Formats: sequence, structure tokens, C-alpha cells
Amino acid sequence: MRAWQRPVVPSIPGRSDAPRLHDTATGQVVEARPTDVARLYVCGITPYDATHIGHAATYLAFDTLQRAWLDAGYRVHYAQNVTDVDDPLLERATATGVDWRELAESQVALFRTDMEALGIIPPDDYVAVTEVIDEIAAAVDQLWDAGLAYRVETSDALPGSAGEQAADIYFDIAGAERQAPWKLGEESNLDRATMLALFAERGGDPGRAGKRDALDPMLWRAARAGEPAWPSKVGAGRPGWHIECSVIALKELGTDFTVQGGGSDLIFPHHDMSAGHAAALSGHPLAGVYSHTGMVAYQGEKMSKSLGNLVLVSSLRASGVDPRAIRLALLGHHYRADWEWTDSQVGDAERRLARWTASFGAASRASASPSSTSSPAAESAAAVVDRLRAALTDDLDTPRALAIVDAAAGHPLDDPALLVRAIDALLGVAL
Ligand code: 5CA
Ligand code: ZN
Repeated sequence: MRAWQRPVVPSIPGRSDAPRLHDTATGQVVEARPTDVARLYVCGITPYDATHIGHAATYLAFDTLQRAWLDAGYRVHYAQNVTDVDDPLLERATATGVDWRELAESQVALFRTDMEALGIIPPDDYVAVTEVIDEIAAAVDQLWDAGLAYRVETSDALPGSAGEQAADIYFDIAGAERQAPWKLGEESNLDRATMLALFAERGGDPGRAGKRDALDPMLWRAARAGEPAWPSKVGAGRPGWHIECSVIALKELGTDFTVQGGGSDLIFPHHDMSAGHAAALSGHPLAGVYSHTGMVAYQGEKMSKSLGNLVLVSSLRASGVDPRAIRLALLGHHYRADWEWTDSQVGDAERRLARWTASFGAASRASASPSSTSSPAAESAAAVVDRLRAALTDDLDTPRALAIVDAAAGHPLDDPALLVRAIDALLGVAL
């Protein structure tokens, strides 16, 4: 599906090192060094109540990673899904009396507009689940043939059938652990009690009768009356959550890609299970690094669609906030930190933007004229750029990057135009 307009990312002289990034699986900060092209998958939105500040913070973190890769001379291949058929979306559509397809379409349109306004680099492959139903069904069938999937009967008859009993299809974790290069928990590193609690909280069904292991996730949900369903060899139904990301990632990026990303709410079960499905399908690990952003809270709780404590990017924009200020407000927090949005952060970011514009934007335009000479006491802009690069390649330390630019704003620079280009290229803020 169509993504959104790509921002112009200027190139700047010199080159940074490959970025170092925290890996959830090993708990270490590791070099995210691509073998050839940097291949990145980031879990996309479930399109309702988009785009809140938490979503924006997550996509901005992976935008920053891409800018660091581009500055290090790598090409980037970026894929992202849209969960346009799933329980919470269908529930919202039913509750509001809107067709689920219309709800998804309108929310994806809003998300695109917000991403574009924020200058977020779009994915090369932007793939909705409904576009790859056949591939997902084929993957479930492949797992079935490999003996890694099983049926759990439901109490309902299959809609449209002559009383045939519907059965959901589950992934056999223990079987996959025996066959595939994968172990449950190797990405999340959680103990079983924590897994069980998070599984129940995040769409899983640990108590369902008939499952081989309480943690086995659903691969394919049998058709139910009033729910969308597609025909498949394993019976009419629709994809489970984790398999969608495994299939889209494998299709677009192949195995062993550089970074799998998303918010920390996806560490378990989503990323453990997606990695398990993918390893069972391909015989290879899904990704080299598993990178997770912290959760943005508002009014004391995680900003979330289900709680409704949302600050929407579109509302901020409608109230006249410059999207560059939204970007700076988000970049003021380290991507791995959990933090709380407060309304005053916009004002602080607007003042920072004004200070930077007055210090470098104006100076860079003046220095473009050949008559201007820099003062002998001027600081080297190239040295400031070096410091910026060092901050960003050190696990995307954007608060440090902002402090470096703040400090430079106090002095004359020998080449303000260079810093202006670097701020645009690395931080995505055009002054
Ligand atoms: N469609 C699935 C992923 S396959 C999903 O989680 N969708 S979502 O709309 O709920 O979230 C989209 C992205 O934003 C995910 O990466 C999620 O981890 C992240 N996210 C959601 N809420 C927050 C928050 N409060 N703070 C930071 N990131 C968040
Ligand atoms: Zn996902």
C-alpha cells in the first residue's frame, strides 16, 4: 500500500560509524552494522486512534536510526505492516457502527499525514495484513504440514457450513523449539510467570481449553458470524497477530535482517512469537538485533487507545504547533526511556526551535553570501557535527544531541550552514 512522501535527507561531509543500539535479546548495546543494506522492520499501527504521541515517539526513534545508517553510508530497506484486521479494530468498528475497512482506511490516511508532517522517513514496503492474506494462509498451512500447528475446536459452527464445527489453529511452541533455531524467551528473556501475565494482558488466551501449552499463540482464527474471514486450506478464517509480522517481514526483508523494532509493549509476546513463527517457517533467525522504545505515558498511565488518554499529533498540529517542535519535544527524551508527556513540553520545544533558528538558521543564510567572514574566535561547525554523530551512534542519544546543539547556539560558528545541514540530516529538523 502507499506509504507517504519521503523527506529530503541532505548528505553532509564525512561519515559516521555504524550506530550502536541496545539489543533486547542480549541486553547489550551492540553495533547495528548491516552486512550490505541495512534491513529494518518496525511493527506498524493497528489503525484506530492514530497517531498519538507514543506512536510518533516510536516511529521517530527508528527514523533516527535510519538517519544514522544513511550518514554512515548504508542504504536502508525498511518494511512496516498495518494491522488492518484484528480484534481491537473490529471491536471499535462495531462499537462505533463504522465498517472496519473504512475505519482502517481513514486512520491510515491520518497516520500518513502525521508521519509526513513530522518528516519521518517512510517504509519502502508498507504492507497491510489484508494485502497478504494468501501468503499468511500459506504460511499457516506450511506450519501445519510441518506438524507445528494444531486445531482447537470452538463451540461455534462455521458460518455458512452445514453445522461443521469451527476450529482455531494454534502454534505448537514445544514442537517449534525442537525443530527450529529458536527458543521461547530468547528475545524477551522473561520468566514463565511474567510471560503468562503479559500473554493474558496482550491479546493471548492462556486459559483456553484444548491448548497444548497455555502460551501457544493463535495462528489463524476460524470464521465467526459477523467477523471478516477468508478461505484457506486450514479453514475459513483470519490471521492471528504474530504471524502477520513474521510473514510480511520474511516476504519483504528475508531472514536475518538487521533490526526488528517496535515499542517495549511488543517485547512479549509479539516479538518472541513472531521470531518463533519466522524461524519455524524459514529455518533461520528473524533478525540480528531486537530494538524497543520506551512507553510514553500521559496523566499517569501508558498512553493507549484502550485507556483513551491520548494526545494526538493531528490535534497538536490543528492547534497550530509546528511539527518540528513536536519532533524536538520527542527527541528530548531518550528512545529507551519510559516518560510522561506534559503539555509544557511543546512550549519548551518551540523555544528551542526559535533559539536554533535565530542562532544558525539566520547565520547560515548570511554566511551563504561571499562577503561574510567568520570571526577568528568562531567554533568549528565540523567539530560540533562530530559530537552530534558520536551522540547518535551511541544508542541514538538524542537528548545529548540536542544539548550539543544548544551549547553551540551560544557561540559564533565558522560554518553555520554545515551545522544546519547536519541538524536537518541527522535530527530531521530543517531550520
Ligand atoms: N499493530 C501492532 C504491531 S504489529 C501495534 O502494536 N499497533 S499499535 O497501534 O498499538 O502500536 C503501534 C506502535 O506504537 C507499536 O510499535 C507500539 O509498540 C508503539 N506504541 C504504542 N503505544 C505506545 C506508547 N504509549 N509509547 C510508545 N510507543 C507506543
Ligand atoms: Zn508487529
